[in-house]
Amino acid sequence: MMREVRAVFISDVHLGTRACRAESLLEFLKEYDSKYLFLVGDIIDFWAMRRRGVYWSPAQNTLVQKILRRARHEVEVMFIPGNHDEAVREHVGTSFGNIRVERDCVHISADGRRYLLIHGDEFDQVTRYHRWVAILGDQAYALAVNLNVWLSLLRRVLGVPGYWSLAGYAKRKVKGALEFIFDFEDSVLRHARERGVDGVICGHIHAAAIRDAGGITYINCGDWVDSCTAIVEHLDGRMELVRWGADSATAPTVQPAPALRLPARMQEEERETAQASADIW
Ligand SMILES: [Mn+2]
Repeated sequence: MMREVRAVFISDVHLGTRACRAESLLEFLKEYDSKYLFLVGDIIDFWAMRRRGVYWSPAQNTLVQKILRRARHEVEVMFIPGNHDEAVREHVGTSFGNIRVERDCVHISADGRRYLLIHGDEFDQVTRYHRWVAILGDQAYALAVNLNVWLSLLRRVLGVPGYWSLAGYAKRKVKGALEFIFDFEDSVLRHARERGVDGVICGHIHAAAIRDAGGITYINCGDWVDSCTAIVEHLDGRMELVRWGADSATAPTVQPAPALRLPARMQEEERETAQASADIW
């Protein structure tokens, strides 16, 4: 039985990676029928595919076909590229397969509220750093390791005790993740206020949310690599955060096909991949 909603907002699907939860997203889309479907960035992970190779499962294939079919029929589908699919940003203003590509847009809900739709990476300093790493790839890592060796040598020569580790520094930075999320939300909200909208709908940080912040609604679609979350707009304009599989009524029923089960080593790799993409946003 399908649930009729006005709009569905999803982001951070990361197609092309092992971490992508395409089966769960398929189940979710099977249950929710909408007039609008908004793809709020990082739908296809070109970054990961470049660095770690392409992982494209039958479920991911089906997912793309389902979305294209909806776009061909009565559903208005809009794609706002993120940083992992920023190559698509070159095509802003055009459409492919009836899917409109925009850098951002304003969606007016059924209750007349104006929501700014953005992916959100432009408000995250960390991504800018990671983008640089992604472009230089392994070379940058090698450079960092070498730099680390030189730095420790320099410190020893200068008589500074201890081994200063670049990796350790990065790890300590991750501990500030909560602070990072608050900073991100604040910058996004500041931008929304400047644009004079009633709310903002974004993605990028893989942390789904709906909350009111001084009259402006902050909404984050979450992700489909870890939390399996989406935002739906009901027919009356009410926004709801759906955590797929969180309650038994929407528990995932489809298990990965036996043919797709991976040997233990591969599973380990898969976990690492999942972790890596969670780190990178
Ligand atoms: Mn992103």
